[in-house]
Amino acid sequence: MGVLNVTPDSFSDGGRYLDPDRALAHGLAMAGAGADVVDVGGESSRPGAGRVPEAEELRRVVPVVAALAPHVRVSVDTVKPAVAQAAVEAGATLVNDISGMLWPVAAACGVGWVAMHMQGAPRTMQVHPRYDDVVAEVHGFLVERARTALEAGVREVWLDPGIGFGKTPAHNLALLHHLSELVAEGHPVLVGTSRKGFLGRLAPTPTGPPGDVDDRLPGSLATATWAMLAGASMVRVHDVASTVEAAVLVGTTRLASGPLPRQQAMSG
Ligand code: HH2
Repeated sequence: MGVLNVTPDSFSDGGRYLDPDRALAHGLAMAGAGADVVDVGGESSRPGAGRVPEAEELRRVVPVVAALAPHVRVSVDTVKPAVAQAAVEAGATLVNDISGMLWPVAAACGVGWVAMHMQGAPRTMQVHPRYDDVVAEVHGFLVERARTALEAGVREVWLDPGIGFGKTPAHNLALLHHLSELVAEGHPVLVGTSRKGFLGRLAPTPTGPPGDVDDRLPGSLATATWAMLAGASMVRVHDVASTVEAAVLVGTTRLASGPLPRQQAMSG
């Protein structure tokens, strides 16, 4: 899943794709680089972000969804029912919902739904995240949401632990460590670690912790690869070409069982 933020203030690419033509070009480029889904969002959910009025979010998102949908599967990253519905009418077939509340919209529109876990709301979620048992609480919430959505008639339900959404670096690590247990619940799992702040704090370099989002590609690839090995069916990323390369290598390595033919082993 390639990230397409049609916003002025997203944490890593804010302002770059606010212009609809540039957004379309970037969406097509991500599809060309191997993204199966392009996730179009018109409201940043970075820590501290405020809300965008509905009319403004519609204005940002709908034309880009309409232009991209004939070329690649489009999801809409929104928490607003009206935006989700308008995006579906414009061609989106997946509602990526960080609030975990929009299953009735997905059911009514006959499209897929991503249920993500978030503690609190973006404006304050990183102030003091607290859990007794983060893995049990997040997994329990998601499995319950999946059950409710399936009962309501949603036919495609994805679960996402919501890395960075009301979570400390230790919470994020625990969720990644136990990801295979969420996968074992039997629903397809989506994970988004791309360029997130905890990557820099967890893997300091000899010159200090990488503070800038542009320094987070190694951490993004490492954690996307971890998620794939744990059984995640989709990763949400900004750097599509590098991640597709990692995914191909994971898949190829998984298939390469047994001893290599002698000639191939020698030529490397
Ligand atoms: N992360 C972000 C936004 N939407 N959706 C899902 N399902 N999972 C995630 O981990 C996730 C998400 C935050 O990343 P980004 O869109 O790049 O930033 P911003 O919210 O600032 O636009």
